[in-house]
Amino acid sequence: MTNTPATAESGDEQVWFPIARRNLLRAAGASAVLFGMGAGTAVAQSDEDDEGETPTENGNSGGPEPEDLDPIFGYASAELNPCGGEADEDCFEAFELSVRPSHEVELHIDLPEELFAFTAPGVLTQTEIDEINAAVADGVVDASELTNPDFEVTVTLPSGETEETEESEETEESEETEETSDEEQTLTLTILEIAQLLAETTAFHYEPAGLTVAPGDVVLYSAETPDHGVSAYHERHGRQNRVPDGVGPISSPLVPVGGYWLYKFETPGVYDFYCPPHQIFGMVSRVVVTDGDVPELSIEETGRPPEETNIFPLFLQGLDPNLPSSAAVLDSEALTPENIVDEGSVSWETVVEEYRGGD
Ligand SMILES: [Cu+2]
Repeated sequence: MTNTPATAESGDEQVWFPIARRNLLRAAGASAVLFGMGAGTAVAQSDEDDEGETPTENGNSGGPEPEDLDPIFGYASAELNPCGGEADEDCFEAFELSVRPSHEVELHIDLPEELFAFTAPGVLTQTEIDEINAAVADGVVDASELTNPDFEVTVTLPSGETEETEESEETEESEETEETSDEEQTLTLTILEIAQLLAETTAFHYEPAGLTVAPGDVVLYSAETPDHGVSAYHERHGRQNRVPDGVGPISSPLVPVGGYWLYKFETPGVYDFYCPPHQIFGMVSRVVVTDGDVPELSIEETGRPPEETNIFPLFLQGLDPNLPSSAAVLDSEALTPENIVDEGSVSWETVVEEYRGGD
């Protein structure tokens, strides 16, 4: 993972929407489970579960047991994720057979660090920002779209950022980074290079963004970068209901980097999820649970819909990588239940390419 600046606090206000009576009745069924435990704790099951535990097929011990996967809160762990980073596909085997995941969704931030240095106020003129944004909008940067693509822009890096550059000096002499007599670090990029970095920015996302699973499948959510969670659009989160009928307000905690969250999907249907800190940047995903047919997307107006604006340009002081809002992601052709079932999984890149090419 890359070293990524912390996100600004969202100005997202907490809005409570009245729960429709019908939904209240439905929610009552979940409340006994919901109020009796915290994230990652075991659901009280029948006594026999506690007896006669059998050794796992591969001899693993530790880690979650089947009853640890709560129907609302799944199972969260700050322990080392066997599938974190560049792990092999057989990493799933590190989990006991009865809770072994068969799919992985990674929680990502893709924001080049060099680009972030150019977002300080006053570094780029408004004209330069507008030109760069226009060149990046379709995702393909062409030098001819810029008046002065080779114009060089130099920024002074905050003193705290010198460490990494020094580290890389021995192996790879950076042409772009120079040390001044005051030991200040500067970084120079051309307008074209800044535009290219902006086009590479795919920001906050789940990978894949769309996933098909079978009822009973366990999905492993891997926190590759900090400050992410997985929450269902649900009336009890004050949101539109975007989970199958009878499914509760599924939610992970914030998953620490290197940790993971397991969730077992049981009820067939379409599930829409958002990352609480990053929904305003379009970080949402869809899981389709099916035995083979294509379930209908059902949306109930029980609360706030997905955000229709992506505020990422505010985060970048006006530079705009032209990324979809939460609403646009969930309305994309790439993430229709039909397409997700057809493809099995749909990458974030596919969603972004559709959006950038869709003007
Ligand atoms: Cu996130």
